Amino acid sequence: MSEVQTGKNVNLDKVQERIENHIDTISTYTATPGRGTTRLTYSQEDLLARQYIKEKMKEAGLSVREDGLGNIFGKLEGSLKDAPSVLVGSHFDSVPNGGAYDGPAGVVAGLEVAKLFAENGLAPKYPLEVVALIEEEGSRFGGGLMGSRGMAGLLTEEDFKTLKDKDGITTIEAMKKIGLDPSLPKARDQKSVKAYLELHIEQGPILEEKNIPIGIVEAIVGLTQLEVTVKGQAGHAGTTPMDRRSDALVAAAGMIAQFPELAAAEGNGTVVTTGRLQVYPNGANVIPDQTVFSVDIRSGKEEHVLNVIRKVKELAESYHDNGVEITIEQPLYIQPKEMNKEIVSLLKEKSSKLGYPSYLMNSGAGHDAMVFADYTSTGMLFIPSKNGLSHCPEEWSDSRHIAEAVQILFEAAAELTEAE
Ligand code: HGY
Ligand code: MN
Ligand code: MN
Repeated sequence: MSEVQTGKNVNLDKVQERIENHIDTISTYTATPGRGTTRLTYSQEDLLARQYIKEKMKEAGLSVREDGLGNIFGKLEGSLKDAPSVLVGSHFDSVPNGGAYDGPAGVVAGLEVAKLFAENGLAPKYPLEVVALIEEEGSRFGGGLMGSRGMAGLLTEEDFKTLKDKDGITTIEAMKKIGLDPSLPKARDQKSVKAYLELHIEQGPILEEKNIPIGIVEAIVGLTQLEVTVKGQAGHAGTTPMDRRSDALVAAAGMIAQFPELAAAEGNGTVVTTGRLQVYPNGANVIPDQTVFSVDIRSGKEEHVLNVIRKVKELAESYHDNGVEITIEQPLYIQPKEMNKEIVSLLKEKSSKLGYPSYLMNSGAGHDAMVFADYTSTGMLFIPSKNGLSHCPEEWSDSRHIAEAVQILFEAAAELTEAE
């Protein structure tokens, strides 16, 4: 593979300035201005961000297309006919009231890598593609990692069509509403992709504490999401004696209150979180007859995730005698994933060549890279998160760190695409 010495012609101040403009602009595409980023998939905010990303892709000289899920691709053709592409990007949806960097930092990094190819007149042998993925968070349609799972062929047409948001709007209806074409292909032939590189904020405290600007991800924890539905009996809050109730919320609260202890007993960094709870009919003087809550389970080892799933099911069984009926769905189950060792060493080599200290680490957050790990040669870079905060309006990362990561990705992509 030809060594491409490209690190010298990068004006980091200019790159940093463009990055700040990109992040600031994309952060305005939110349904909750002043209260963090809320950009749900196929929403009006998605459409505004999509239009911006496509415009920047075109400005960088890329040919732009969207697939049958709404993933956006900006391609710089290579000289080798029908050669597989090197993808650089991340997702551009958000959690409710999240931050401005989770996802967009990686999409913007991809845009900047392409810009640097253009500024340096680099002609790749293997195509370079900037990718902006949809529904990584699962905030609108549940599950998550939808853009990458769809590309990797892990999401059937049937599954996709039946997905609905909390208002009963289907994926297809929502796509059409913003002018996307769900009939376009979703799965992408694995042979058309050579590698996937993603920059992401760490979303934890390690890099900041170690004062190291670059994290190189070796593995991503296993991630499971359960959806628990508790069915009881609605009733009058005043006239129903306490021993005559099948209260769906009391049962849910009893289960959820035991999760911290359950995670601690499992140990090994296992974490269990209930982030979403819906109560029906949600009236102050009505005994709830139904609750639906999420259980997010993560651990470095699959056996701990499986143990926790089993214990949650046993806990549900123990509530059946209180006259409630509990069912558990599993919209997402992904085993822990290792990054490609060659890509890890390439990123490490490029970081040290550029003089950036780096730290090999695991990711406690899930990412599209964990889906692509089984699909192509995949690698991830992290940059520090201020106070380790993420998934909240306080989320912040230094645009200088993003610029440095862009430089590493630029060198790595130049080598992987054999650009000259
Ligand atoms: O939940 C996660 O780990 C990621 O932010 N979707
Ligand atoms: Mn996230
Ligand atoms: Mn993310």
